[in-house]
Amino acid sequence: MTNYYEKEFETMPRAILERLQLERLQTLAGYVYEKCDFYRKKMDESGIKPADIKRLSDLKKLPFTTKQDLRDNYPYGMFSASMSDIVRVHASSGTTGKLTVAGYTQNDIDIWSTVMARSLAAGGCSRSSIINVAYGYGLFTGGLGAHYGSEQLGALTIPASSGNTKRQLQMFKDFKVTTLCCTPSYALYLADEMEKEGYKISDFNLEQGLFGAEPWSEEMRLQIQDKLGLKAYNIYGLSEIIGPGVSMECECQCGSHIWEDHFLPEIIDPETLEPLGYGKQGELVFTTISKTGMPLIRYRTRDLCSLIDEPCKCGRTHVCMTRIIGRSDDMLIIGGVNVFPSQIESALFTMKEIEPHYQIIVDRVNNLDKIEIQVEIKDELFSDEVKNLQNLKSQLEKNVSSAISIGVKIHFVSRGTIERSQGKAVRVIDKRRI
Ligand code: DLL
Repeated sequence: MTNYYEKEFETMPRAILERLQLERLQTLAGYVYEKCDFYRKKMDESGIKPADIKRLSDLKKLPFTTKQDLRDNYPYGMFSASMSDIVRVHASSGTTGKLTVAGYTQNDIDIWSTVMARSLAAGGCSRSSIINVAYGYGLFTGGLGAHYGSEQLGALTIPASSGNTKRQLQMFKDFKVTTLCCTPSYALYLADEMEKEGYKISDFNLEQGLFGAEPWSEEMRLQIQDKLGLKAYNIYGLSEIIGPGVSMECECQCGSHIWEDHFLPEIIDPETLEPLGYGKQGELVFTTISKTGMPLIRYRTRDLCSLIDEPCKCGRTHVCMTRIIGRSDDMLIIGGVNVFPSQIESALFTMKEIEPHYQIIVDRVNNLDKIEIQVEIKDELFSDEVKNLQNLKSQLEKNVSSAISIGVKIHFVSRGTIERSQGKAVRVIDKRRI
């Protein structure tokens, strides 16, 4: 039997759902026009007034919002609510040193908890689940998003956060954990450690896992299920829209339901920006129709996928999206952390010894993402004392690691080692087979 959290909303007939979406979109257009200078200016520039939104298809008259807009209005310029009503911020990496900030009112935290509770229920969780949240807690939305959703569902919530793998495994056993929430790569790492530590699947009570925050494949799903003895579900989301719980697979696992009464999806051609129909692959765009803190209109996620035009057997009427098959920008996700090559470049070039040639090599070793940067340095430095070279390397590793919030290894190479390109320089070599 299908396990719903809010059956009335999740199975709402399309016509009623679309009426609700239109009402919310109209309210949103008026709200941001009144409250947010950025949107008022943008709407004035495109000659559109809130009253012009008469039907859902009028959405395409509204302007797009990009990550660059969030950066230009850093940190609080995109908020529509007054600062005294904002109760939380989260943030993820931006293309430069600046963070991409998201602000939440209590209304938004409640919506987020609800869509996460729906997501957990869609994955078969209930009040009697024991949920180990091994997404990172902090500015990243994974930990707190899953945490609040799990509590809202009424499940027993373990705020394990990521890392300390041995202790996590001990808790799986002793606390009788039924549900694991973490990145798919950390799930595989946990599985390997489990074997090393001599645990067997039968030592645990694991039933399901909600994995996301980075791209993964059906092959990874099978491996995780096999090694951990649970059913693995795909959960998707992004901080700008709310965090995890924008969409979630149900037991049918033929795509992830987008919680459409809160997030209005579109697929566009990333070049022409024209909306594309169901089944066509393109860039996913969201309008948040119920948030009040930092609602976004037609936010370009840069994630590539398509929408599935088939009703799901689970009875939910909310549209499904396919897995994310790539991005229309150069953002990398390394161990669940969003990294832009431009952040690495800026950190490298703060040091004068560095030549403007480098290559970022990403690999997955023992299911953990590793990043090595090959950097050309001036030839004379190689004849320098080894100690000086070592110091330079450590300093650079520190600079880059702190710019992108993950550890990196720097490898110095002599001038001319990195292949020069006739066209675009190949800055990133991603060896991960996902
Ligand atoms: O990763 C939110 C999240 C946390 C989702 C936990 C799921 C579970 P950000 O750090 O803002 O937020 O990164 C968002 O991560 O635009 C996608 O490119 C990627 N992403 C998230 N979930 C998936 C997924 C969180 N299931 C960016 N499959 C998004 C593929 C994913 N990519």
